[in-house]
Amino acid sequence: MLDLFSNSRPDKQEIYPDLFVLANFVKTAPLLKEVEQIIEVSPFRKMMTPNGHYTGVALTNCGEYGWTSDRKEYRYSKIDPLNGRPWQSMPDRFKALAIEAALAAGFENFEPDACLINQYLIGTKLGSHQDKNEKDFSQPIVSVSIGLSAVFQIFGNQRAGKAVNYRLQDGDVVVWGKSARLNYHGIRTLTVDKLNPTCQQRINITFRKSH
Ligand code: MD3
Ligand code: FE
Repeated sequence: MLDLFSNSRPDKQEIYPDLFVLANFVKTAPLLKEVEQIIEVSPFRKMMTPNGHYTGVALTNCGEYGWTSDRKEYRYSKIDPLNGRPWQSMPDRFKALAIEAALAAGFENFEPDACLINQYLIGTKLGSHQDKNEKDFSQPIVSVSIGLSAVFQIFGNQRAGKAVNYRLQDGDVVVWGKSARLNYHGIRTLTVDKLNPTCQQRINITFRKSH
């Protein structure tokens, strides 16, 4: 359990009300190994969305429920629409990490039942949106960044306008809830890291309680 954490006392920053960054909170190599197992069964794929376009980011899931979309709607599903099978179960170290991070940010009793895994390649971005397909907004969302860094943007309760920008690095964990839970947010277009040009992708894992 302890080997999961890269810092004995990670620094916690509240970069926006009720939105906490735990910088360099976790060692990501073991997490990446788990992701590699998951994508053998449920590979990364872009999904059609109700606006008629595919997601720019490729995604998969693990856990009881997975976030999916099609031409009709966004929803959580127990079945991977690509292979017709249940999602891979959430690895124990994923669940432990999510609960530990939520606690570190002051959220008790987090019970994630869904784990969305996003893959960003250079040139992709995630437009401003709210996460509102979950049934219970009293629970936080926990996100873990792996690989290439990216700038995330928080707009508050409007889709656009003035944003707080923050560069998320490998091993950073973000926890948000309460007043920040429905804030608009996005990820700016990923670019090559000139100091680490062989790093070509960012993976982001988000833990939610969907039901
Ligand atoms: C909450 N993912 O999958 S997570 C998503 O890095 C998603 O892949 C992003 O948004 C990713 O739905 C961001 C971290 C994050 C960033 C900004 C936020 C969570 C936020 C701003 C407000 C509330
Ligand atoms: Fe989101």
